[in-house]
Amino acid sequence: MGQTIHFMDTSLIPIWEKVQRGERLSFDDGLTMFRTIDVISLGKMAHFVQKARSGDAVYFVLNQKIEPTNICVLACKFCDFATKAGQPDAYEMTIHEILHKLTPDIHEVHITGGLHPDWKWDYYLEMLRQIKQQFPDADIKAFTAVEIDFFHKKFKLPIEEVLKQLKDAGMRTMPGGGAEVFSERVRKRLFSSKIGAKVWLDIHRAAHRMGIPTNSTILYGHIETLEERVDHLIKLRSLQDETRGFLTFIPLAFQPGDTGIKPTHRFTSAIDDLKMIAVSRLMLDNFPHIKAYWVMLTEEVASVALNFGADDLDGTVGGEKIAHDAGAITPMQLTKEKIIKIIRDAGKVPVERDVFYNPLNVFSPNVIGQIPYLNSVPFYHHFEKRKFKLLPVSPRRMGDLSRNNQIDAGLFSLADYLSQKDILTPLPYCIATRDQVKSVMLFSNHGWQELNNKVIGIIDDTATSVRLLRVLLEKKHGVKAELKRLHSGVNDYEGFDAVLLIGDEALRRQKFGLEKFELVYDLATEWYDWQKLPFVFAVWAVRKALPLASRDELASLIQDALEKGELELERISQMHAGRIGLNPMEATEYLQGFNYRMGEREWRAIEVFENLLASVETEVEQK
Ligand code: V47
Repeated sequence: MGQTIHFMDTSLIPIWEKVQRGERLSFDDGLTMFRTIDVISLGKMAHFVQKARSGDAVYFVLNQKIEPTNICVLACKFCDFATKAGQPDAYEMTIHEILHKLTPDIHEVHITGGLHPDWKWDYYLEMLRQIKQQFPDADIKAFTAVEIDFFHKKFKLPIEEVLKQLKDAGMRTMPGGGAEVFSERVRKRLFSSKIGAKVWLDIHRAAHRMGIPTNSTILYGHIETLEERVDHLIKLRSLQDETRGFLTFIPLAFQPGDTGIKPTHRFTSAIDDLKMIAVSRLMLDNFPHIKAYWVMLTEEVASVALNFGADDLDGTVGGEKIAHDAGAITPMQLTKEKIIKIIRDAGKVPVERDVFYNPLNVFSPNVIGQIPYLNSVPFYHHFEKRKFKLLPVSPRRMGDLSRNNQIDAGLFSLADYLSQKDILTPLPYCIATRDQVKSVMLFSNHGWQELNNKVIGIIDDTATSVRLLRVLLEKKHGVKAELKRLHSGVNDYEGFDAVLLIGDEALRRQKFGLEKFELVYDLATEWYDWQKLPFVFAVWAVRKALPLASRDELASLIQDALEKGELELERISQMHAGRIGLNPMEATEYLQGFNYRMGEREWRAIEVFENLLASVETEVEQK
């Protein structure tokens, strides 16, 4: 991961030092970056963070935009889309017309539109219900905070109730629109009757608390100042510290069209667009993804953005009107093939995703799955990739990808390795604990014995820990509980007697606690006290179909990386500690608790676990 940047603008050097140490950037750092003319160095810094976050992956989704009406009670100066009833261009879609626009291959339906003065609440709910019913593979990303606030006022329902009813009707995430710029000065001049920063942030906070992940945006390139841009980023970063509910950030380049705003230039410049992407990636250190929205950036700028910090190209985006009504010069839709080509030409791995960024299809050979948790960093930090490409993916999804022949190797969750032994060969490396793990934790309101017949929420990411929990419950403690999977993304723990968390989220909660749950159990400790053996959570394995030379090459790359990684545990820990909310010493101690090499005791532990597993139920009900 070592990288040298030859800075033309030396004021970026202290910022680069912070980035390498994993330190948070300040308001002034943000301004320095926006003001620099050394765009190449800025891009390299952002690309460094992008690679640490997303490996070689660039995501896209097969999606369709639905803008059910352009009739809107507001009249924001920057918007060329909205109109009033009776105008020649006004339109209203029926549910039948909406359904007609969708096809079964679509994985995301993005719904947002005008604030209609007359539509009934039930119309919106019915729209979602029917989409979900007829297109079960399509996840619904619907309604900006502006629309949620409008529903709240018009239908006299509390915000939480609006969100709950939409969620029950099928809404899975919320888009990031309506944020514009979190500045009262700009709001008063451009969208004075629209919600401001506080209401926008409060609505997203409420959504996150209810287990609805959301996106976020900034509308830039009009009358906002650089200070206002940085302030906007910092406000989003603070909310993300609190909730972890944002999936992505999308800079929206202003399209002037016939709007009432006349910037000095017709469109934002490519340099400004690339700076916006790069600064966002660097400032938003707690955001998983940054989106290059090609519709507003152009395909050309979006392509370059994939090496300037952006790891998401949005999607095929059929049916977009907001940007095109404002004069966007981009095509109305991109084909899947075109998107794959753009991503490949940028040297990245095209990954088709769902609305939560779970990978569905990977369009590249020699892809290695990377567990995106701190405990696996010693394997990947110094990994010299050569022909291999890295795809960060949760343990459970890695197993799914391997089952569908989408990846060639990875650090597999033990359960997936065991169920795919016919197609996978193990390498002598693993993630094994000694007597505790700290990142596979059961948060509970009851002791083990009292968990009989209780309901336990299971984080979506896990393949092995959920089985370990089942073995502990049934074989060690003789109790049976009902296990229910939580959705991907932020979680809502309402209604559970206990929850199982893994990875960095568990580590963070182990330190800070989880509201409403008083007892905390470390599953590796439970296992060790019972079996006096380590627990092997993950095993490096390679597809048997891979040529022998590639397998050997990979084994030696892993060995080299691990040797270097183990020598530098302290430095590596420091880089990642802040992101998780640990101090560097806590992170180092955590990593020191693992054993990364398979030995006799590790194989023995696997055998004991496999035998116990044979006699317990492994299916988990979907929530
Ligand atoms: O909120 C309006 C913006 C937004 C113009 O969440 C304009 O994945 C540029 O939020 N020029 C809606 N922008 C679009 C949006 C979005 C887009 C893609 C993906 C996601 C996501 C969200 O469009 C509005 C407003 O900020 N907008 N007029 C204009 N003239």
